[in-house]
Amino acid sequence: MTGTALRVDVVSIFPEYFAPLELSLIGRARAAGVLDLVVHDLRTWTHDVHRTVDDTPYGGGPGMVMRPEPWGAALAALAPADAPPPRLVVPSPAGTRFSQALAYELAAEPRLVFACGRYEGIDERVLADAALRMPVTEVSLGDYVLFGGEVAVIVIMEAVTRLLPGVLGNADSLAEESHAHGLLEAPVYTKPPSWRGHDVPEILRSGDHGRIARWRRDQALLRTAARRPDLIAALPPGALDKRDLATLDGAGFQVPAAGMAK
Ligand code: JQB
Repeated sequence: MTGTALRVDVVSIFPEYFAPLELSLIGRARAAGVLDLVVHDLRTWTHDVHRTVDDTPYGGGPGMVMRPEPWGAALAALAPADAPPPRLVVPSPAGTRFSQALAYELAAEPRLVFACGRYEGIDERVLADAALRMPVTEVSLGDYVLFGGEVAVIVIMEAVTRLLPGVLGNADSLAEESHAHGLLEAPVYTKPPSWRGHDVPEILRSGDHGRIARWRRDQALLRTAARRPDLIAALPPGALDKRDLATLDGAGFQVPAAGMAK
């Protein structure tokens, strides 16, 4: 493994959940030495005969809570005090929303530790104590409830891995993709030129790269305005030029002042 590889440790009571990370691009990144990923069983850090990781919640209520002691021992092992601390990422329905911007941040770190909770979550003191020694980021995939953090870690690692240098093999595909420029992408087509009576837009077959680029920009703007008006509203000042505004205005979309060029 090279010195530039992103080192990732994942702690879970279901380490077998992470078998998919051997496949496809993530597997390739690992084989290429840009990603060094190790999955750990939280029960490694239990000491009782039943390898207990949960207990009843203080204050009552349904379900169980993950005990702090195994997590404390796991983080002591994976973030020793004599080494630069990793960034601890904890999936939680109470976290801030995962985004492409956070994926870029995580891809730029040297070391990540993911803590996968189950049941009703991890005793809050684990996060409070970890935060004394390392940056802690609680992250949510979205406003729906999962059984635990494992699937979230797979999603996050897929988003992060494709940003690692050398994984995609084409810097352009990163720069042009959805969310990189704050807009959805234009529709894409391949052969054949006509299929079941649906034709590929003539302009894409014209060879006029200037008009194609403009058409794709217009399609991106119109799709985003129709499907994700929140993304249009969140564009940084100056993201839309006069031509963009004319495209949106021509289709009847109101543009908030934020995205407008001066
Ligand atoms: C336990 C999780 C998610 C981690 C993300 C997302 O914590 C809970 N609280 C209430 C009900 C159920 C749970 C279950 N649970 C650990 C854990 C859920 C993550 C999670 C998540 N990331 N939804 N749910 N977007």
